[in-house]
Amino acid sequence: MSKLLITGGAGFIGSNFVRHILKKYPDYQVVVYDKLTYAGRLENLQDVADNPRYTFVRGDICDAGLVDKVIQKHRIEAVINFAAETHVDRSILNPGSFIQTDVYGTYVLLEAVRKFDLRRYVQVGTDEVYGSCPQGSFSEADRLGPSSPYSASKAGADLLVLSYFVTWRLPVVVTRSSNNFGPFQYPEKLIPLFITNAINSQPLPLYGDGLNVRDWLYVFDNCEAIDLVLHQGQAGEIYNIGADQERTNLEVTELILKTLNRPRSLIQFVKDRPGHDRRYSLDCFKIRSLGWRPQRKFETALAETVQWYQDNQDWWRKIKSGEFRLYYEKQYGKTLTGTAEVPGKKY
Ligand code: NAD
Ligand code: TDX
Repeated sequence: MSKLLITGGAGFIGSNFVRHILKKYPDYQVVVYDKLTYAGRLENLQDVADNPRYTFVRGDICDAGLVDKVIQKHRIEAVINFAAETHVDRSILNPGSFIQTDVYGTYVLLEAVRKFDLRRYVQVGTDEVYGSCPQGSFSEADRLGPSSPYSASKAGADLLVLSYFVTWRLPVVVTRSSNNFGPFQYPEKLIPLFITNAINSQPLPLYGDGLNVRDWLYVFDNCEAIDLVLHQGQAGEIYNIGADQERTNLEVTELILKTLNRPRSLIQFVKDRPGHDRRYSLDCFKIRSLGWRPQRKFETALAETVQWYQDNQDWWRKIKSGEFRLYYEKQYGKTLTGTAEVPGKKY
């Protein structure tokens, strides 16, 4: 199994996974298939662009004809699906593309895996499908209770994937990871948004009381877990991937400010996200039984991540300058129309 199709490989986790695979397996060929939405960027893969074992194809996972062609042309043996619309706030503003890509796109890939009798399909999923966890931790057997159009579409995709195992014994596995952070994460998600705003001395918009809890997983640890599941996961199984590093958003925010030596007065409590899950928590016994452990401590990994955003300002400044619309909607709760710029804001 040395020819991999990595869908969504130009995004945050996917691009880190591509680097991980090319480095760890010197005989593997990687084809990245990505639509290059606002979140997918070729710059994320610039350092591997000249690697003869890497090919990039621009395409939509909903385009069955192109998916089939690429699988045949490159003699693909396994698919790892990272492609998705991923930002909860965007799913609240505009759910349609989430249902299209996250559910229908997954169906298209599954049909291709079935048609060409591929050896493995990995669905990269999320802890958000379980919904909020008031106490204890969710195991893979717990019922799903998604709260947002994003998590509902991811839950739908997971169920579809598992149904292909039950019906056709397709060699599928599903991972469900907690919140990732690290290099190349688009600066709309909490950690990169707050690091880049803090570097710019701009306000950090904390939703509600700031006491929602997430379990933070360094992206490199997730890449190792996905690699393990790709090679050793059991078909038809789900694997939770968490780091056991639960922090409130306020704790994360304070640590970012402290690391960057910025004042606490930059914190701005804003209107809560509708349907905002209070806490996520995963029981990771299964993936740990395969021998995986997260290797990086949150505080050290966050410091490394802050350093990465300080060292790679060209990467995110370009993105942020085109993102003032979403910023405006977030800050002012209304849609920006026409070509007006946000007065007095350099974003
Ligand atoms: P991302 O938004 O950074 O990247 C998504 C990638 O998918 C982009 O490159 C985008 O261009 C591509 N894409 C979107 N629609 C596509 C389509 N129709 N066809 C082809 N490509 C398309 O996302 P990420 O944070 O790297 O997340 C990757 C996967 O991991 C997603 O499936 C997400 O649900 C899951 N996940 C993410 C996290 C997290 O904390 N970031 C946690 C758990 C699970
Ligand atoms: O501006 C913000 N202010 C704020 O308080 C943003 C962007 C977020 N938050 C809060 C909301 C959440 O409690 O921070 C927490 C994390 O928010 P996000 O970074 O948007 O992540 P989350 O909603 O938890 O979802 C993420 O983790 C699971 C990813 O976006 C998903 O793709 C993944 O599946």
